[in-house]
This record gives sequence, structure tokens and C-alpha cells, in this order.
Amino acid sequence: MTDLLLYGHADSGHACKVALALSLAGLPHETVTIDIWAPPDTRPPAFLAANPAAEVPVLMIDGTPHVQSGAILLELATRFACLGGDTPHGLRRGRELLLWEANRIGMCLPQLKQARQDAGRGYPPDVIDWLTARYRADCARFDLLLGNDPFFHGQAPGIGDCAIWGYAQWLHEAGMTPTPAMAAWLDRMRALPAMRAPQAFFPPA
Ligand SMILES: N[C@@H](CCC(=O)N[C@@H](CS)C(=O)NCC(=O)O)C(=O)O
Repeated sequence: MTDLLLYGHADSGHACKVALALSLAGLPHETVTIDIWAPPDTRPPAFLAANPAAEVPVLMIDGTPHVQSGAILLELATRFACLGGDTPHGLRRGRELLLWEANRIGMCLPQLKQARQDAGRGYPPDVIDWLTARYRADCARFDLLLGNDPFFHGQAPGIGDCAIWGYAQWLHEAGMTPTPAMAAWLDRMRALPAMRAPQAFFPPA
């Protein structure tokens, strides 16, 4: 059996993407919470050895470190033929969704969430306006990509849903309003038996 160990933190949407994928795919694994708010050089040596960049998520697969959430999701989908990785169409769909998320909605929601948490410090109003305008454009694309299916991969969630969930789960915390289609998808995602709160995926160390 493959040995899986996930390093992450409850505040990391990137780590939540991978934790959700492992949970949805029913892949047994261990989890280690890394304090991403502590200075990087205070993090556990085994973690720093696995990823000298000191970022989460890191997924150890049989002792080999895998970094970058999107790359990890693709590794899981192909290696275990799950979450879209079981068909060429599902894999192509997953790749397209992952790249859209990383370039678009995953490049405004984390910053908008952080800006609110920091009460706007370090974020000039023009920057917030720009990120908000990007989010509005992303809403339209979200609805287009989802179409009339319950999930981005059709009748069941796949790696694309995991990626988009990473930060869309915190729309409210980012001060953004979902479209009706987004709100319905968020409800469906929250209702998945494999879904967990971030703190349940990554309990405090
Ligand atoms: N592009 C990376 C982003 C990873 C990332 O930004 N991780 C953040 C948490 S969301 C982190 O570990 N920050 C702590 C640090 O850099 O010290 C991915 O998709 O995995």
C-alpha cells in the first residue's frame, strides 16, 4: 500500500485542496500540521528537508516529496485513477480547471481574504478594487465552467472541484458574494460526506 503523509495548515486553501482530494478518494494518509505563521526556520526539519521553500502543502508519497497543490492533485488523479484521472476526458478537464483556478479565482480570493484579516493594512484601495474586479470576472467564468452539472467534473466532484474549493470555501471571509450557481455548488460541496472543516483536516499542532 502507498504511504501518504500530508503536511498542511488549516489556513492554507492550497493544503485544503489536497486534503479534500485525499478524503474524497478515500486514500488513507497521515497529516502533520505545520505552523505557517511561525518563522520558516522553526518548522520541523523533516518538513524543511522535504520542501526547502518551507511552503505547504507537501505530500510525501512513499517518502518522496510532492509540492505545488495543482501538481499534487494531478499526481493523485493519475496515480490512483481517481477524481477525473480515470478517463482522458476527466484528466483533460481537471488540467483545464486547475490552470484556470491557479491563474484566476485562486489569484484574488486568497489576497482578498488576507486583506480583510489584516484590516486592509498593506493593501492600497486600488489593489482591493482591482482584485474585486477580477473576482467579478471570475464569477462569470465560474458559472460558465460549471454549466448545469452539479460539479465541475459532472455528476461527481473531481480534482477541479478540489482546486476551486480551496479558496472558494472562504468567499464570505474574503468579503465576496457568490452567484446563485456558486452558492448552490458551495452547498453541494459542504454536503459531501468526505468534506471536513479546515481545522478537522489540519488540527492545531
Ligand atoms: N503555489 C503553491 C502555494 C503554496 C503556498 O502559498 N503556501 C502557503 C500557505 S497557503 C505557505 O506555506 N506559506 C507559508 C510560508 O511561505 O512561509 C501551491 O499551490 O501549493
